[in-house]
Amino acid sequence: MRSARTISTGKSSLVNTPAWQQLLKHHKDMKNVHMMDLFAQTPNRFDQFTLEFESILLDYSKNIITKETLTHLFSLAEQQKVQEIRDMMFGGEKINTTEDRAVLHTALRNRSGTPVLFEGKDVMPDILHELDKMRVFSEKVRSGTWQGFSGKKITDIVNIGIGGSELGPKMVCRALAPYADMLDVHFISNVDGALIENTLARLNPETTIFIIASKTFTTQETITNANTARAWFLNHADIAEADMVKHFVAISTNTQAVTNFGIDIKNMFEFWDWVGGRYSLWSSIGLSIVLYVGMDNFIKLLEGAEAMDKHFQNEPLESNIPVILAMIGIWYGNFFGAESSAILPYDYNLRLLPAYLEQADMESNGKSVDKDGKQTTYSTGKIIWGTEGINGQHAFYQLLHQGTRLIPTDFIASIHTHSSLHEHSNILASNFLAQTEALMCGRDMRETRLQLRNAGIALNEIEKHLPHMTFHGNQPSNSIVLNRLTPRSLGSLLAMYEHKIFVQGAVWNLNSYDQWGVELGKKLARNILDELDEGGILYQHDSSTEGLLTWFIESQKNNNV
Ligand code: G6Q
Repeated sequence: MRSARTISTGKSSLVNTPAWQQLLKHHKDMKNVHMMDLFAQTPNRFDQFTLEFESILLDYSKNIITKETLTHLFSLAEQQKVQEIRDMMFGGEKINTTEDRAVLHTALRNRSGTPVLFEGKDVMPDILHELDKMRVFSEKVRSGTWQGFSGKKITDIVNIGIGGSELGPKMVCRALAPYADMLDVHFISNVDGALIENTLARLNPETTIFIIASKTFTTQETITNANTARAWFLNHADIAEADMVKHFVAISTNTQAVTNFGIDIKNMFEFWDWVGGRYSLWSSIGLSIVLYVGMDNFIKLLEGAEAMDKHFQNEPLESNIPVILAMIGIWYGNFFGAESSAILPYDYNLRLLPAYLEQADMESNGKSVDKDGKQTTYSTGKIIWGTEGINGQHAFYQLLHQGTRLIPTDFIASIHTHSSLHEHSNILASNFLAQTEALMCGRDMRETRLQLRNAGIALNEIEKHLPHMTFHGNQPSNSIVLNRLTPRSLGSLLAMYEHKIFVQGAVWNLNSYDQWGVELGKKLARNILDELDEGGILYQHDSSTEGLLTWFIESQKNNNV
């Protein structure tokens, strides 16, 4: 925990509460327990610690937990009023207190026909109206009724947006690639000109639509890229400003800024300030998904998420998947001192899920001041990282198997992949299963010695190699098995993680829905941009930053290559 600078007026008392203290006590009994012993004691442990949700199976038996552990963890959740806060969120209350906003992304996937009230007004008619607008537009583009300025059918969609206005749609488009049929979709987020230059070089302005996706429509990276895209478009021969109407659409909450940019309001898709950026893929921010895989598949995605919402709202804590995942995460983070958690999807199409969850989780719960403005005296959001299996096995799994840190993992796999190559699918599945087994069981000295002996290794060589070839095991993992990655199962999976994040934030008494932490760097960058543009130091900096800035400026002046 950082301590050198005071950042709040008091300290949170969570660690002194009865449920926390009970867990601390229980941890003393559990900290040296090996999961292999837990399995030996309870042969039906798999049945005890698995849950099914539609076509998704969650196996959480490979965790350092007993029934008693879960009882204590659920007491903590109850003590922290997780269910009450959950109902406040679904009920449209302004639980994002620092921004005075409701958190209603769940309304975006409410397909039940029931109203969702925010400040006494039903938000559903507006949501359904936008969905309808997305359907009409996407069907025109996909059918070829909507044509570019020269009468050609649209072939490429470019989503220009960053953070929450990119990571979700991009991850979903890659995940649902097998459902894409007619259009190519590209994503431009980084302000590094290399990205937009490379992308535009492959595109034809006659057949490209740009979606400028920005909740605020003031984000520097997005507006810079949007201006570059507009200039590129208008630079082509025979194109007039009026032709933009066929090629530029906006998704935003800021009508004025969209108009100022030169996008026709007819081409603007709305959403609302009660949709947080990183929770916005379910809104019109999902337009690129709709164009890519069609509206019917987008609706299935929403329905999958809605099904998980209902599960989260209605299941008791003991069988509530997001709650269980969240509380097990807290068990490791706060009691075992785990610093990070890895997301390891054994489905190529889910390869962007770790990057998406990095934002969803770390921007939501990477906070050290609680809702009451008090300094937390406990760890909060874990470092989320990962990559697709099998690739990670050939890269960083060494540290998982034999490193010094406890790193809880989520292994995610699909039984039926979208590949027709059965041999590949089985190799993938076998590695998925073997890794969680190896992480938990490890291999003790006795077994390692036996194996080396059977391999004909000389005795003195065996003893030398032994410590290096022994695995302690006891690395926890959750296995999340989808029958198949479909729009519906993906929707459920993503909503599951959203609610897991919610539960952890509620237990830690955080506001998971603001992100003040990203502001300071942005502000300083604006000043430094002035200095780079002016070619001189204008503001006060520490000596390192000033030295670096001067180095940049001088090197630019000297045109050093
Ligand atoms: C997400 C964050 C952040 C945001 C981007 C883009 O929760 O708020 O990632 O989505 O900064 O913001 P705009 O959509 O306003 O351009």
